[in-house]
Amino acid sequence: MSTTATPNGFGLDDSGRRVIIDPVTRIEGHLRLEVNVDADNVVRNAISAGTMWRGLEVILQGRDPRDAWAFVQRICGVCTGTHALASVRAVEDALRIPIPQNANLIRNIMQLTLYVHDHLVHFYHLHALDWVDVLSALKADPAATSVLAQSISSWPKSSPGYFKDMRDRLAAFVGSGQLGPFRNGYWGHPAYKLPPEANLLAVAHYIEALDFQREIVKIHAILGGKNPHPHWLVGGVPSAINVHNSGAVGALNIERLNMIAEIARKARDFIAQVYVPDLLLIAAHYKEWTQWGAGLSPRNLMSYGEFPRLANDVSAANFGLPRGVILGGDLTRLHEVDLHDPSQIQEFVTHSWYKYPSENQGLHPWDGVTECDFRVGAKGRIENERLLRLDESAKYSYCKAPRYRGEAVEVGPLARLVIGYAAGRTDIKDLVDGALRKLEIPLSALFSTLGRTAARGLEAQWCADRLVAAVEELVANIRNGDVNTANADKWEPSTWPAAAKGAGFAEAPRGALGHWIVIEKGRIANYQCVVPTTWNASPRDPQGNIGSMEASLLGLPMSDPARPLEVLRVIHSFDPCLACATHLYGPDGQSIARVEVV
Ligand code: NFE
Ligand code: MG
Repeated sequence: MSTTATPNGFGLDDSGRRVIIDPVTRIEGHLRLEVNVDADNVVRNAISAGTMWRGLEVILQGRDPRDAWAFVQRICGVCTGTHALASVRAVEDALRIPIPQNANLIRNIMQLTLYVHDHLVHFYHLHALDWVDVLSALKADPAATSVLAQSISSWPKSSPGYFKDMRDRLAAFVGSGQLGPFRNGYWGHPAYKLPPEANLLAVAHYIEALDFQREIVKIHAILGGKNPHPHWLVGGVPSAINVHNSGAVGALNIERLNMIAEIARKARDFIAQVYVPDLLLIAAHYKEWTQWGAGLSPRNLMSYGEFPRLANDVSAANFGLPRGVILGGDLTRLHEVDLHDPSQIQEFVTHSWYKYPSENQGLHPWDGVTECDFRVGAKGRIENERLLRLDESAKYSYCKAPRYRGEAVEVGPLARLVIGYAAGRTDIKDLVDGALRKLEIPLSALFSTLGRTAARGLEAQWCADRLVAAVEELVANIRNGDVNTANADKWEPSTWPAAAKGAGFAEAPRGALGHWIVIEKGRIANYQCVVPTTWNASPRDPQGNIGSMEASLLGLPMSDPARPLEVLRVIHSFDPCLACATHLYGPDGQSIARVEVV
């Protein structure tokens, strides 16, 4: 085989068989993967393509900046609220609007709740079935499952009777021929390694987690009115506090605060006693997965930082999860990241279905353009509006290619924990080192499919602990007499400058999220979102450098390319969300642009 080397050092070979997976399921949004496999079924070329157009940036033009959050959070219902957070921060940055400390605490509680919910749903409902063979669970011995469960956790639902009921329910489900959520799995695939009892335990917790995820989002409903898509506010949060009148409609009172505290404690217990023990149990059976899915090499990782302790302070020390960039795997040096610096973050569209004024020149998001340009290259094929093959030498994705100082970077829980580790945060170091010790794997093994999945679970634990603490802090602040939740000083557009620019950062569950806004005469003149999955699912840039999801697939051995379970494991470990990364189909899924093959 003839291999071409990319500038970032990956050998790509486009001969061999082309395997196409479209759509990838158990993700949010629409992702297409094309990989070439050699005669030994090892992946030698990888293409990740966002196949939707969103265009919310276009819808926002000319609107009131104070309304932007309500539009942009509709980008996605999974990382719900996080786009709204980035949006209100962008407007506050542009107009120099400080927020009260209660608003900072409530925003942190909203975001911590989101992380716990989102990571939990990802592990059990989007990723677990890549590792757990549901049909094998039918062969489990309930008594042995009970012994296994009690050996790893003190979670009370662990009796032989409980697991027998669970197995019987599953058997009835399977016997009915309607597998429901378990349909179309690759059951019996040789890559499944768990004993039947571990499979039954995981299936039981899949069901329990479905119930629990409904519980935790009540925090969003109390503080933000509903979930998904809770309410936000430029200048603070829309949650009025009234501890003296428990009958005040909609106000945050002692009873509501107690309820939030109670749910937070339950979340901490569920993560500590169910999610993390299950994660470690499953990981121990799949340690060979520390060899695959490493992603970018050398490692480039980025985090914008999240969970500011004090309001209106973006200094490194103020973030619970620190801000920074690691380049070339050098953990001894954290580079700064500044969303205002036009030379740091740019997006490229050479291989994306967008048109820029100059095809190979990157644009900082303040100057970003969202103009559709759908066409496939000479090797691409479309028949009857069905995309049969992409041409990666041409345009091939609705994801743009974002770069930090020209480099592709990985974002997400793995990046955040490694950056926290490199920054010397002892809470993060203890958490990571403890898990590495239990799994008997080195720090370097984190750069893998298994490491990425483990990092998400550990981060969920960190967040659940912080959630309990953040609620206590809020109660203490209120007890001290501070009931302010919003700053209305600059509410009137007449108080704004004629022109202003801002950048709003957030760490979304899947990684670094930035919103850039340009305000002119009180209206939005330009708005751009660069989201976590755009970083991870990035297509090639003008130099031919590939992104982290594409890189993570190279060298991956598959046992049966027609049942690409291994590819799903690698890709699901990023928890991709193409809805965030890109855009929307027309109502019937028809293509919205006229397609010509050139
Ligand atoms: Ni739709 Fe999102 C997150 C954002 S994208 S899920 O987390 O922002 O990758
Ligand atoms: Mg964008």
